[in-house]
Amino acid sequence: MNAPTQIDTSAEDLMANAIRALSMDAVQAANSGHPGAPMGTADIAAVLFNRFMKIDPSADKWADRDRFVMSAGHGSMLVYAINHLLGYDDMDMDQLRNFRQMGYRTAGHPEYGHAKGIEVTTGPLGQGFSSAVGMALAERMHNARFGDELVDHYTYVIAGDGCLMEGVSHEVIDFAGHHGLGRLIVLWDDNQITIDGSTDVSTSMNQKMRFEAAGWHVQAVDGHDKEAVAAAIQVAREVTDKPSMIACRTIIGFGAPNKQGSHSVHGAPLGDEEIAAARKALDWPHAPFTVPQEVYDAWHAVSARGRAAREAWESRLAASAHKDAFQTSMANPDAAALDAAIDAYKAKLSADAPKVATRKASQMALEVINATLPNTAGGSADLTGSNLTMTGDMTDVTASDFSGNYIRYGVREHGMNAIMNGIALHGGFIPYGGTFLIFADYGRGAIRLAALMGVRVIYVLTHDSIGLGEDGPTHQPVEVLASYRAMPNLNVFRPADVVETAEAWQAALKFENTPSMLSLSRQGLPCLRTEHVAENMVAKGAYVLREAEGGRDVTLIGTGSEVEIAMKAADLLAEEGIKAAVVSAPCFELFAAQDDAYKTSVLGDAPRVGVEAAVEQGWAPLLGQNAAFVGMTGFGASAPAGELYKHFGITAEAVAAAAKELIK
Ligand SMILES: Cc1ncc(C[n+]2csc(CCOP(=O)(O)OP(=O)(O)O)c2C)c(N)n1
Ligand SMILES: [Mg+2]
Repeated sequence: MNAPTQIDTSAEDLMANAIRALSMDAVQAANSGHPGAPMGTADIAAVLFNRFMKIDPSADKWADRDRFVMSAGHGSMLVYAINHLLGYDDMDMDQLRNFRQMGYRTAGHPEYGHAKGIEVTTGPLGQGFSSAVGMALAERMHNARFGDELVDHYTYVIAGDGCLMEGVSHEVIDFAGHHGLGRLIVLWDDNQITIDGSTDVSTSMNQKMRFEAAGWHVQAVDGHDKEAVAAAIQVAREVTDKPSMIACRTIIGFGAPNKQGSHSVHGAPLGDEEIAAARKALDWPHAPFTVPQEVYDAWHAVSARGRAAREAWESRLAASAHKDAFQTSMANPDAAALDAAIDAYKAKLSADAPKVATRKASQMALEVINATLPNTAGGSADLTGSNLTMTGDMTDVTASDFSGNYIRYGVREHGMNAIMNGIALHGGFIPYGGTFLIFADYGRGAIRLAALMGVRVIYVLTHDSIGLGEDGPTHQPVEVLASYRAMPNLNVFRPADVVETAEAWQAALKFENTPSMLSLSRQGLPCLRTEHVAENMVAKGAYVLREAEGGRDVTLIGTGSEVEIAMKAADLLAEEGIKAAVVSAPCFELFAAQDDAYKTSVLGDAPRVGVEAAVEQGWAPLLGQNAAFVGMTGFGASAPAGELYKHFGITAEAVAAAAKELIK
């Protein structure tokens, strides 16, 4: 923790004005974008980086760097300008000149993975802030394992009015306060402006009291008074048992003399005339996309300080007794160990053939996984006993002890998913979290960002159909699977039995750049995979579970709890001399990725019947032309599960009848 005293602050006005100039010029060149937020927060950013941030642009993934999250992602030019000025090697001036253009890293909103130094994709308001809570949580959890010597960093957030209005902010403010995340410092860009105009038109919230009520340390400063901002950040850093919020009163578009303070600077170019006036007002005579060397020098000093800190950290790591364990925690899980453990476990399952709900099967798989991989971080949105996400060896993560590995997310699905994004992005842990499948949509915004960013987060979603029974249609998903299968870069697994559930976990854990959903039954399901194979069949997406002797008359395709129904239907058809193969299709996305020869070998050329207790949408690639579908066409109902399956006609008899209709 460097004391800010030795730092040269004389160039901070210039450092801030460089951000302003680059932002207004880039937005003007693109003829689109948001100059207001970067110009308004430039002073805060200059102080934060110049006096506090610990980052090394030459080692952008250094584990113990401070995290900076521009949660008001429309202000992306702030991030690009800073990263250019700091000297990130992938952010040359050409990138800024081509802001928002095809093929450049400077996307409209900061995209994780597009350029170095972007810690999280932001733009959907509230997400960056919420993921930052996950980063700050992961920092404390990692610190509890490896100590201050190796893990000792802050997470800084700039959040706008919009981030604080979004509902997810309520969830994570409460969570962060409860968990006493003292390394989290949120700088609120309190400019009293959103797109529609003054915040007066839509909110009278006392944000400071809201944060205080949730247990935060709160300060308020003039966001253009650099000494005041610095003093507040210093105090916030010293408060170690509470997260901090600093309300920074700012003027949106600061420096544009005729437009600042108004919503007109939020999301439109300033125009040549106003830009010329701003250059005068800011005393920034330099041509567009030109920065004097002395300003670069000031920013590069930040990078040099970070580099020295990183080198010192490298030396500590090299000498640390925890070195191997630390590196293991940051690396991909040990695939060989995972495979060996799952293989032995599957062999036993196939021999014992237990009939269990796949949610229970998930817990059984987790017992094996959590005993094998040291860095899973489990949790549930207050449904631990239903989602079965906790295993015997797990202990709670609490404000007084972060050494546990089970997170009580509370009834906060959106917050949970966003926090899990932050944990995954921070590194050190593989997060998984549970709720009912129907409530996945409460957290959809964060799921979509996990998929877009390509992070390993695993959603444990139980009670996945009318099979949950009496809780009724409010709790019975029918459209949910289809809607997530439609989401790019998300694997939706719906395992049919205890063995497939183990394979689904094994596959999900290996996808470093793809989040996974496990859709799991409440009700017991027989073990269908009674012959052990070491190969992960679920990872193929779909496979032949039972072949028809002597050629197929029909292929029955099911997922999850309905594979059992397909198997029974095949028996019924066999009684009538009709040869039916049964295909289990636990993951449509992974099947779509197989080669044509494999797909053809699984699907065959006989007519097909699909069965799933959900809507048909999304089944077309599996079903082809000559096919029928047995499933749901509307919402469910409240009754015992067995009755519901009969009522909605999702039965072996119905599947057999559909098959006969196709082949007659
Ligand atoms: C979830 C979400 N809803 C709506 C938007 C569209 N949007 C972008 S910026 C903005 C207003 C944000 O106001 P504020 O955070 O105060 O930013 P400022 O205008 O001060 O820059 C809105 C509604 C969005 N990006 N994300
Ligand atoms: Mg605002």
